[in-house]
Amino acid sequence: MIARKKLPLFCLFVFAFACQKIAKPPDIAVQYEIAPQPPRAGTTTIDVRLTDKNGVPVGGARVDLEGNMSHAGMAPVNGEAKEIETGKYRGTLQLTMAGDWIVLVHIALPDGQKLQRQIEINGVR
Ligand SMILES: [Cu+2]
Repeated sequence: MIARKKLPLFCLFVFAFACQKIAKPPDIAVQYEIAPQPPRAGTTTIDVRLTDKNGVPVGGARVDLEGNMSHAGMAPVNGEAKEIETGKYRGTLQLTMAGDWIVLVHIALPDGQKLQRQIEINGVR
């Protein structure tokens, strides 16, 4: 109980004085494939490949997709990318409108580390 109460203070201290170490992203390469090409409104398939610094596929992650348009006033579209082979995750998003989209890829690695990448899908027709 006492330890739990002290935790926020400790986090604040670490964040303030060592945030570069804490915030250093894991050494993971993230590659994408988007279909169809060229992109058009409707169901869009997004494949995400994760590899570690040695090029080994990273399985067992959770990958969530969040699509937003570049202009304000639209609800985001969401989808989960499922692992279809080790380190390869496939999800679909309904791109509900032509224009420029930004897809946020939220990745939770098996060890609990999180990272985020951004994919721009411009000129959806
Ligand atoms: Cu829009």
